[in-house]
Amino acid sequence: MAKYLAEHERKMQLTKEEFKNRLKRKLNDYYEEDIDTASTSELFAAISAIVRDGYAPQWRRTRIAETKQKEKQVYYFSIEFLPGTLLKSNLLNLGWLKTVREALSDLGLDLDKIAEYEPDMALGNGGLGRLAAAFMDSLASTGYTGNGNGIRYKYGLFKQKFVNGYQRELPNDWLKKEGHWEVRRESKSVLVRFGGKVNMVEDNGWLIPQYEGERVVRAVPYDVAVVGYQDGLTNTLRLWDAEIPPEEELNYPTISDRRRVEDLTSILYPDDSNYEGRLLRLKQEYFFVSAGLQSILDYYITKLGNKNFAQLSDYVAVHINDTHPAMAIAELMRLLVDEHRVDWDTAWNITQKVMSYTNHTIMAEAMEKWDVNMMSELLPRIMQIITEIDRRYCEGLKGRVSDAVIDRTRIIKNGQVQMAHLAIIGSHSVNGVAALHTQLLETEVLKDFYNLYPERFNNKTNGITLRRWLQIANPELSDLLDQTIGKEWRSDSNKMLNFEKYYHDTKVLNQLHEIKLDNKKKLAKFVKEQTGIEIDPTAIFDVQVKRMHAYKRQTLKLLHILKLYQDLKARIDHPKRVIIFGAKAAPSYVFAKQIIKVINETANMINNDPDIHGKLKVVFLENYNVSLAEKIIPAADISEQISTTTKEASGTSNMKLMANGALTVATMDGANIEIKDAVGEENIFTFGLNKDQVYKYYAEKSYHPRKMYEEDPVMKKAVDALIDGTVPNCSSEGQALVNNFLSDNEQFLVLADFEAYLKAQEKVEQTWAQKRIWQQMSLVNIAHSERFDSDKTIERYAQDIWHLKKLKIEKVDR
Ligand code: GPU
Repeated sequence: MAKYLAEHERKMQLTKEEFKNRLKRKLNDYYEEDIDTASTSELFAAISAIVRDGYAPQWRRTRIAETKQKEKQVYYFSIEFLPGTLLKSNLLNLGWLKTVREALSDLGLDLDKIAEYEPDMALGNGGLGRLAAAFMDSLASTGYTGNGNGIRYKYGLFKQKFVNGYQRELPNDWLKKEGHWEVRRESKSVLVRFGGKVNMVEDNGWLIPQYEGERVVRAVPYDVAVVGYQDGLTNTLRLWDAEIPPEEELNYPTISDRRRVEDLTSILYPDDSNYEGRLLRLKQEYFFVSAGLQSILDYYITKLGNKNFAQLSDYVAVHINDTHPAMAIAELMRLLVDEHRVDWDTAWNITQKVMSYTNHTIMAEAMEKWDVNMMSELLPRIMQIITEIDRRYCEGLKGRVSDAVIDRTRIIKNGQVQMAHLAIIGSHSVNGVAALHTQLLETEVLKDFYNLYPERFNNKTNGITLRRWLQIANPELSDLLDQTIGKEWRSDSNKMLNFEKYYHDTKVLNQLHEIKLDNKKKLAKFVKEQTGIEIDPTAIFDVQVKRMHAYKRQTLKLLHILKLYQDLKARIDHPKRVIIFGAKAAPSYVFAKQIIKVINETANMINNDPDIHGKLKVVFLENYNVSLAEKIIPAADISEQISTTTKEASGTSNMKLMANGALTVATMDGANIEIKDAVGEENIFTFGLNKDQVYKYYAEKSYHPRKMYEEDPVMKKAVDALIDGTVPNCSSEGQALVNNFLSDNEQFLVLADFEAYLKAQEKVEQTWAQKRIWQQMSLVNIAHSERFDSDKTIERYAQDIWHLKKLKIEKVDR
């Protein structure tokens, strides 16, 4: 161990010269190239190999410490992980970023250019997947051993292209490129079974299942290192791939047989909140849940040397990230009862103590339900176990609560398995992702469960990786923080509050302005290259980046754009503004795709109208992903967070944008409320219906948008632009939007918030004219973003839900 530690220390202390030598060696060994002849892909592969060598010793050391100290570990089960690119964040977390950047620069090379080669690891759709990645980073960075458990999709989230303003989806073949971070761990493979028949037979007084005609798939893990921020700790994100078991080759004779197995892990479902009940999805869910739990129990038995499962929850916490992994509850029961012969009651007790669940939405269509017949066919034993859990649940409550409550909360209803109910009944903790969201779970969506098990419910407001969104995405702002408040904020985000002391410091306020302008110039250059559109860096950069969804109301922004356009045409002046969108629509989500088409046509019309004199520009950037976010967010002046109140569980782009000094225009939804609490009412632009007003519309069915439209000429004119020929080339899509706006059944109440939204935007314009006040507001937002550091969120999960202790790793001196 001593020799190994010495080696570790040596590797950690990287000087520029040492890095240059290693780079030369790698290029020579791998490609027989010199630094000046190597291609970008070769440079990337060589540098990433140096980085892998850099964290390898601490990865190993973490594993050794884990098995030695036997501290409890959490396994974060998530069907999505969205880390983005890893080169710069691994460099940052190793403490090497500056050295490597400078060494490359000495050699006439640009780290940022080389880093661009790396494809995004886009194994997620949006907020939910990004949160899972943030939590991985934060667990490692706060000193906990935590593991991710997910799927190694061959194709990540689709690549978005616009053709004639329409979204087109292309496959995202991210594994094709060089310089992978993953390590295949074939020796850790496990088998997962699907289909067939199950008969229960007696064996020594124990009923055990005998399977007949089932299909066996081999789950092979690929491990990705999760490097902690300069703390010597490296955790593991384990992603499972499906293969044919070598001993089963004969059962898969044809190419199409083989393909069926490969297909299991080939695509990420590109829907972020509205899933069709598809068989493949159910297979994916069971596949990674079963594989993950089997490897946890293997570790428990072999590495920890424990066969007493009653203590499992002292060593293992399994977190269910939304309901997609909720089958973990039934699968752990199956493994304990069938494979390890633990009696049902003990197994159930263990399972509840091990499992915890996060809910990420109150939208009914995102609440997963599986057809009982489908589940019985694909997973006969799991269906039996869920049936038994349900039976015991109902029996246990009979006579204690009304039949109506039992009926509403049971797992199996109307031939469907309610996954959220399974998740709640089988866990000790249920949390929402922002204060309002948790409150709505308790009082509306899950109120029966809250009445039954109030102690299980708790809130954990989401967070973001400030390291990525400040230190990596915005180095200039990070330097300003260093110069003013000192460098400690980089490892202790509480220190960011000290930035408020510069509220009256003209020099710092001017520097903030310069940094923003610089970031806007960089984005303007990128926009020009990508789209050919010229944008003026001195204009207001007004940003809405998130999935395209009716409830997020990109349509409200669209109506605002049309109103500004009509004003400018009528010579009513406004400050110069550039509206920037980034958003993917689920391929099957027709309405979201119609919105994209209409925004693109509107952009085209406005950007090419000479009457506007460039006072208004609309830019819809293709293929929004983590890498693109890193370019857009540092350049934003305005952050659009305008979902219908009650619908956005939390939101996280709101946090990233505030950290970069954008001012938020917000409904009082999700975490926007907590942002307002943090910065104060005077440092945010709030507007719109509150939750009671929204629920009143629903309860009384009193929403009549056509009346609003008829009575408000400004609204009417903006809406009509979509159908009166003003916006060209999208008459059917424009009509679809208008039909939606004017329907009494329009759940997202777009027109109800229109007037208030315009008022908020007028206030934005007035504030923009007062440059000093704007910079002061921006400064307050940056300072208070510390509240949304995911390191803090993870500390709360670790303490309140998972009950983890920190691993002791000697701090590495750099
Ligand atoms: N969210 Br459910 C997703 O991104 N995908 C989903 O399938 C579901 C929720 C989002 C919420 O919409 C967003 O408000 C939240 O900030 C995020 O999860 C992380 O909790």
